Amino acid sequence: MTATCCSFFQQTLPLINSRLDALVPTDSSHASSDVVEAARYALLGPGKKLRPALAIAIYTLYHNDPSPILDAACSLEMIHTYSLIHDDLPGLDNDDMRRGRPTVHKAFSESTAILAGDLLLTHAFGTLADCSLAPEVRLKMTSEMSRLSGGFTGMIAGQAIDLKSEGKNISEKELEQLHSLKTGALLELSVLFGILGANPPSEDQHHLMKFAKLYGLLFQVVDDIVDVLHPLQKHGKAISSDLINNKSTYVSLLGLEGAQQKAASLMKEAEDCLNQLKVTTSPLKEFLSILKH
Ligand code: GRG
Repeated sequence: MTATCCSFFQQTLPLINSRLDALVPTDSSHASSDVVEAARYALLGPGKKLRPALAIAIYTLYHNDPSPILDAACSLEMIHTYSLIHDDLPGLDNDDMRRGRPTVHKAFSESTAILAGDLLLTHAFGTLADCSLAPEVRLKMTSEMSRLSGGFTGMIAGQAIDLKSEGKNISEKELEQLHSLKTGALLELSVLFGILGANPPSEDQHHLMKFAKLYGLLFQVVDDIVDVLHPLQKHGKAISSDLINNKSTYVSLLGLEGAQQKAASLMKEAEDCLNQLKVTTSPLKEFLSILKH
């Protein structure tokens, strides 16, 4: 998956990257400077920045200037990056490479990687609390961030189910529940941030939330397909990491062709959903283009 093809991304990525750089500045005078460097290594690395871009894309369907939503959008990337740093650790997936570079615990140390993840997680909430949106909007976003990235009904709950499911045969319904939490919840949160910031008409809110759910699922189905078809591009390894880790995936459950058919049908549903919005949807269509592998 690459996000450099499209005009919305071309315009928005520099904005996100420069704000992230400012929000997590290098400061060699702090005792924690190595942890800050490790956090910056992960945060400013070559990730697609899909989640902040999604929040900004939705906000700018209804408002011209993205600045009011920018810090809240960046807080989403902090949560996402923390989850990747921790997920790569020896106690979880034990991955050596991410985004074509050594993972944070390989480039620094395991203890530094744990703290860099912790730094980004806590700083995400601080960044959100300090942003310039109206207090009631920030409060609602904070509550939703805790809910959808957390361990009861969010990303961590999805990760916990994933760990329990390793080596087991699970049904398609169970796989969908796992991914709707592990991967989908943060994408849903990103759409929700755009909605909470922009306050679109309620009919549009309904279509956008439906789009969020479809997009989260489609993202995972495509990720499973890419894991099999292009493992080298994804992990820097010539073999599927899901296969190595004995994980149930859409490809293992439905076969490659079945997974590709599911991706095509989710893509169609997501496009139909966007076509019902009252505003131009070209930025959001770029998010779908990224998933056309
Ligand atoms: C809190 C330890 C912990 C884990 C939470 C989200 C998660 C669970 C772990 C992250 C690892 C993982 C394989 C998540 C599945 C979703 C996924 C494919 C994430 C990668 O997202 P991209 O493609 O990444 O947006 P980039 O590199 O572009 O930022």
